[in-house]
Amino acid sequence: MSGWMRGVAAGLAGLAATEAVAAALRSRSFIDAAGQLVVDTGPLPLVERTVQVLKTADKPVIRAVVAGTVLAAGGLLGRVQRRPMRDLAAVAAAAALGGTVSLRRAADSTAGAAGVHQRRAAGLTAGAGLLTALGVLAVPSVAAPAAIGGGAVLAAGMIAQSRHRTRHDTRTATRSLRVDRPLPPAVDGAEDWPGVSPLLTPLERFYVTDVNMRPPVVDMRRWRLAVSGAVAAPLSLTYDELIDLGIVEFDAALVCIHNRLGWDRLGNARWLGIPLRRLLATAQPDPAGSVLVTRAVDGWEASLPVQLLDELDGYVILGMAGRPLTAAHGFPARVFVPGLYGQYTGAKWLTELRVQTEPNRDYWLPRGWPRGPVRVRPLSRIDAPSDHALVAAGETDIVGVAWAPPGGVAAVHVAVDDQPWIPAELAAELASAAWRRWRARIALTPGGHRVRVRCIARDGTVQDATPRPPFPTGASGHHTITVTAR
Ligand SMILES: Nc1nc2c(c(=O)[nH]1)N[C@H]1C(S)=C(S)[C@@H](COP(=O)(O)O)O[C@H]1N2
Ligand SMILES: [Mo]
Repeated sequence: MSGWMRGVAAGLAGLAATEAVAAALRSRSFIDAAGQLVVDTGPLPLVERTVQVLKTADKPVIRAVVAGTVLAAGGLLGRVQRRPMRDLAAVAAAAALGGTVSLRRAADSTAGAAGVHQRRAAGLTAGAGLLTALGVLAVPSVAAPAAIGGGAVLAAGMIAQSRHRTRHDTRTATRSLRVDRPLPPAVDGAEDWPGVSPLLTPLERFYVTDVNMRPPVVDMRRWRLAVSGAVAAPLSLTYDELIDLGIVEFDAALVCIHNRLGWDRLGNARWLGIPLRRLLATAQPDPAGSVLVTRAVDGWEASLPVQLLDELDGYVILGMAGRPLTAAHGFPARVFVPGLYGQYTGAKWLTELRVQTEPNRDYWLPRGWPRGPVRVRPLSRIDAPSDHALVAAGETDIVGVAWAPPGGVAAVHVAVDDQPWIPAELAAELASAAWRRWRARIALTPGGHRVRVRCIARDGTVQDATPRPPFPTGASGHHTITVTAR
């Protein structure tokens, strides 16, 4: 076996040993820890570009890049001649580096207070991996079996991880989420419009966006929601005590600021939550407390002006689609203020609501995003026909969704080529903060055509025609498709 192949085998075996030891110690995955470093420190233009290209496949790609880098480093190391002292020094340095990377986020998190599972022995795991790698390099005959074994261990680890996540998800319901006034079934009259998005986005299709390589696993025996800071009556509530405050059900669209024209980085859901106003009234904020910081179990923070909550309805969310939140969507609790983009709306995996008198250093602030809050721009999307579709000449139906939370959609217009806008038919409004389905019948002559859509919000705002990227205040422009009529 050539030197570089032996090096790649060593890298694979080392990586597998690291992940296996980390799993056994319930410490943090090295691949995820290194990926997290990339997510947290990546410069804004690079992060924006990555999101644009990868849409929501960013995490698996980051993992692949980390693993690929380790294998490439192994390959390079395999090519140089073995020298015991230098190799030992390399192990020590790399183990220290790996251990530091693995410990990084654990150190600045509120793990203890929130009851996040501990991330122990990071250095030990990194060291185990490197020793294995060096062993393979030093003993050429074990390279092939080590590579095969390493690959098998990594694959088994990934399968075990996905199992673990589902187990976590179903274990979550400590008690049923009783609702004061359940909503009637969601219908809007567009049930038989071919190709239109479902009125409520199925959970498995609801986008997931956050800066974590994997959702934090919260220890529910220790989890509390603290309402703290500049309040007269600080609170520390268990999950069941939160439920006892009274849960309301409402429909609303959650929109990521990264949602581009035609994308599906938004979803429409039926949420279960406790009004923030109710929680704050119980804690009695100081009149000078103008900022409400929402903090996640791992230290991620987004803040809201307290005054904004007089105008917008905000909630501590416990459930989606009639069930407790899944781990990916923020179990056990998150903050959601319909009308604000996802990264301004509040933390998933919530552990603290802190009232303060000073502006907060939110996660996005040093990364170049505006302080916010940034409100969702009224926008619309064509669901069908799809871009570049072949359609029959003559009359054709165009369908889609439009959203303008929290005030609602008053009208949707469609235009073919440079013809004037024509009004679309609107399905019934589920809730003003929810999305609204629409349909328009257009007449197409044979040949290629451009079809555009825009929405008018109930407050009169016309969807902004200026093409803008998501950074810094959300994308705008008109979703446009081309179709060929025959
Ligand atoms: N703790 C935490 N909360 C977070 C984020 C995060 O990275 N960490 N991302 C925010 C962003 S950018 C969005 S768009 C929404 C996404 O919520 P979803 O994954 O349930 O769709 O969560 C918000 N809350
Ligand atoms: Mo987002």
